[in-house]
Amino acid sequence: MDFKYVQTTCPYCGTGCSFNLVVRDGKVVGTQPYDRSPVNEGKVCPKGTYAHEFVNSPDRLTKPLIKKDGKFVEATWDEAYDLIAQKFKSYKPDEFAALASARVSNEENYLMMKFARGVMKSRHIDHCARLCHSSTVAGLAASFGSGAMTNSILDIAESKCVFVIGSNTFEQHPLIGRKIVQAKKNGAKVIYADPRYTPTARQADLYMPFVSGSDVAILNGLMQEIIKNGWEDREFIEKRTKDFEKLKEVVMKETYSLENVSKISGIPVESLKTAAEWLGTNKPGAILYSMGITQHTVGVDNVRSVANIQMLLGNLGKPGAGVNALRGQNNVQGACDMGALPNVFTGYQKVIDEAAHKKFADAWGFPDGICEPKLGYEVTTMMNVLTDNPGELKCMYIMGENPMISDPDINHVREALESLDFLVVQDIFMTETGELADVILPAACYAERDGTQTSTERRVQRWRKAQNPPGEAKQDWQIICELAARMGYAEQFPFQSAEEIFEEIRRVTPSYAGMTYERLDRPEALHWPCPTVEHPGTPILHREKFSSPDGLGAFAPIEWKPPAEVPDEEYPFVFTTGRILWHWHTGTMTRRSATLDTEVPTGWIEINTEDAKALGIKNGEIVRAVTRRGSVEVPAKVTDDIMKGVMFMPFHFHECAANILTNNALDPVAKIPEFKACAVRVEKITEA
Ligand SMILES: Nc1nc2c(c(=O)[nH]1)N[C@H]1C(S)=C(S)[C@@H](COP(=O)(O)OP(=O)(O)OC[C@H]3O[C@@H](n4cnc5c(=O)[nH]c(N)nc54)[C@H](O)[C@@H]3O)O[C@H]1N2
Ligand SMILES: Nc1nc2c(c(=O)[nH]1)N[C@H]1C(S)=C(S)[C@@H](COP(=O)(O)OP(=O)(O)OC[C@H]3O[C@@H](n4cnc5c(=O)[nH]c(N)nc54)[C@H](O)[C@@H]3O)O[C@H]1N2
Ligand code: SF4
Ligand SMILES: [Mo]
Repeated sequence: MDFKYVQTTCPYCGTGCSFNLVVRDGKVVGTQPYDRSPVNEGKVCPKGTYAHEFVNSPDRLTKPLIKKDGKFVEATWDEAYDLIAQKFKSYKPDEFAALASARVSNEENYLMMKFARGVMKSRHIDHCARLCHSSTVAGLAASFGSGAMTNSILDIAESKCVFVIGSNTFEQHPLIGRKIVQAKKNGAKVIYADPRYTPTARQADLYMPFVSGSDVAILNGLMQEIIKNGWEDREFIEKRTKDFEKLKEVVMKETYSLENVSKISGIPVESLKTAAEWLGTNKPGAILYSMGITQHTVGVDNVRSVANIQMLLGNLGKPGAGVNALRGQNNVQGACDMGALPNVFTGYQKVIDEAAHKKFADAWGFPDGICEPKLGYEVTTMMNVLTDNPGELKCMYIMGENPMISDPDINHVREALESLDFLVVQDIFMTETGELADVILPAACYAERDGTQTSTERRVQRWRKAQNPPGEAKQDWQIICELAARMGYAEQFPFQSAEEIFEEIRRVTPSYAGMTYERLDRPEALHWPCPTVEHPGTPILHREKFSSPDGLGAFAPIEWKPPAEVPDEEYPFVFTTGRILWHWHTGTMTRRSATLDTEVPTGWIEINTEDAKALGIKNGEIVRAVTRRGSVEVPAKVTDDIMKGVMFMPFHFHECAANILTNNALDPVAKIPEFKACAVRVEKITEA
């Protein structure tokens, strides 16, 4: 019997834990702790523990599939490539759009970006970061000059006050949750604001439930109270920031008195007072946030408000402080770093910047040039263009995304994708999106590849191949290279290994330039920016100055605005959505993991006990949830753990898909949809 351990990085969340895959006779059969990673020190959450279970699922895609007369038939790679190449060549550049993937490696995202812009010469490439932290990328870039998490996971333990708002850290980033516990043991105060009493709330010293969509009002109110008590950091404000007076003008308004904020948010005045005092008098303090802040039509405003309060308190550029935007998917940070976005090349070099455009055109050497130096469409815009402007986009190549469950307003997404002339989906499983494709390409999963991924704290870590892919499945980078060669661009895609691709990435990306596979092999790996091979990497950003051109942090005066859709007589409740510990997004992997799926086999809608009583709804009863977009039948979970007037659904379950209900209203800057607040009604289902 052949037996080995292969150290790798978790394929689920952006925390970036390491573990060993246990390989017996060439097959992955289990996971075991890898103690040397400083991130998780050998601990993992349930998803990490069972991350081997889906790998050899009998449902894995093993052969290319081509749709003929409405049915998928198995094909050879040659047949699939020939068909795709012939079709792809028939479209004009901007009739093509690509979705890259936060699930795959940096190398693979880089190649997808190069394929879209270089082979297809299209401006349109994006990925699920749009649905996730696009408001962070835009908001923090405007405040600090860089859109990434400012501090490291480890230094959260050094914080004296941890303020968690819009992040259910203990379910969604459990091993970051562990750092909050360590901070608490060191004497830190923990404040938690969330419409639901989640497992994260159980760890808090102060819990503030509130109505979804009131974040700016809450943060402005806290800032007013901090300023009134003189708890702001005057030296930091003076030396490191600008526009403080503009901020003050807004937050000192009567609208943001604690009494008013209490009316808007539902948080008692006393709680707000305590929160302001703890924030003002326990330093350094760290803010942790995630989707509760970003997924709003005011997502960028929310993010800038978080940046405002941390600059006000002087909580930046030092250990135990920071604006810690917890990135979600294992490699969403990396997919953004690699330029799988419609406005930037790698390392956030702008496509509309002539020098950057020329740099990439020259480095890649496509004899017939690359895409125009113009902004492309975001995922959410692509879907709107498909339905509203038929014929403008004709063809899509989707790698490792499942918008038919994860995008807002699924009925709209279906109409959009069905209107395509040609759709290629590259995945490890058949998905709801794959069902609509013309060609399916079977990909290798994380356990079957080498490559790098970048976690939320900008730590670039290795994946290591533990087994061969099933059947004829191939690594995503190989598929892209072979397809590019079939289209006449073998010379631009000569890569024989992930490391060769990484070497090209280093050459064109200053923040990754000092990283090599050898350097990344150390358990602690490296944080970007890492400009030279001597550079130790950068766990904490903005130490001496901000990354903005003038080096200053910019305060932004932000007024509170309600969500795009608010409750009325017909739809009287606020509807919000999110995740649970045991499942991952569209469920393709966790629902094929026996242990996780047994733990939580289907979805539900959370309804406050008093609301349920008024509606005559019992716990466990199947109800119909209805919004202006559609309706789903779903079991009711009657609970005191959710704010009265608010209802919550996890979005993992295709049989009761929350995104049939959600609103496709977008933040005007980030184009992120308002997953966290719309209006809903719930009906009893009467027997026919
Ligand atoms: N188990 C598991 N872990 C995951 C994922 C997963 O699918 N499963 N996905 C990963 C990904 S990609 C991401 S982006 C992260 C997301 O991580 P989180 O953002 O922590 O997860 P969510 O459940 O989307 O939302 C967080 C909280 O926002 C609250 N909320 C709702 N409305 C509002 C509001 O208006 N304001 C505020 N402040 N809060 C509100 C919800 O009640 C919820 O508890 O998780 C990552 N980790
Ligand atoms: N209502 C609501 N909707 C939301 C959210 C919310 O909070 N509420 N959150 C949004 C957020 S933050 C996110 S990040 C998105 C996530 O949305 P998606 O990215 O669409 O969700 P995933 O299920 O992670 O889909 C990834 C796909 O990649 C495939 N895959 C996994 N590994 C590989 C691989 O190695 N190669 C290839 N080719 N494919 C692979 C999986 O099988 C799966 O089909 O959902 C968004 N949707
Ligand atoms: S916390 Fe995230 S990275 Fe760590 S084991 Fe759990 S899912 Fe994986
Ligand atoms: Mo996400």
